[in-house]
Amino acid sequence: MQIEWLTGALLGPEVRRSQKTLGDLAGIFADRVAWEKMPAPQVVYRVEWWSPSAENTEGGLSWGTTTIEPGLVGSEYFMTHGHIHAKADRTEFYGGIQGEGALILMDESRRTWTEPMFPGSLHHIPPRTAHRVANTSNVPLRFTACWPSDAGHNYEIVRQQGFSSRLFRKDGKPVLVAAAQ
Ligand code: S6P
Ligand code: ZN
Repeated sequence: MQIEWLTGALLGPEVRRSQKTLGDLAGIFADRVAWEKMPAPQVVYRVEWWSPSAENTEGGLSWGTTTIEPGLVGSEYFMTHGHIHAKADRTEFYGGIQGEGALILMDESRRTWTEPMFPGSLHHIPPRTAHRVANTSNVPLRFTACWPSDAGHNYEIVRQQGFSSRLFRKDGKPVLVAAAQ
């Protein structure tokens, strides 16, 4: 296995890859009318990762790099779907590589806050904390992540309840706004 540190790109036969398009992210962005006018096949982000231990292996680790394209749905920045770990006490590291953005975190009481992401930023995602990343720059945002093999991903809770705040561009700058209930 190899990593290209300047981009986070992973190289090797064991690398797995996935992507999410606007069509895959139905219901995730606030402005449904704007989302419907955009091309469903447009890629919002790609993930490449290496899981040397099988999923669910206690004590194992996975490593991945996510690339989020620049863009907006209405005035909401392109972002990842977001999830909370199925084993909710499992934590994770994120590290900014390229571009600028925000890590959006929400605790169990639905308090949401952000941490700025930039090349060299390092983030610890605490237990029981939902997480997603928004690209607030004009270039692809790339970040690396390391998480326990048995963390699991609960996407359902984000699809059903969303985050309590969303990141919009206002006057050219990111602003966290309480989501409409
Ligand atoms: C896995 C880690 C990342 C995300 C990726 C995409 O625990 O947090 O690799 O999977 O950034 O986000 P999402 O919300 O679609 O999984
Ligand atoms: Zn995670």
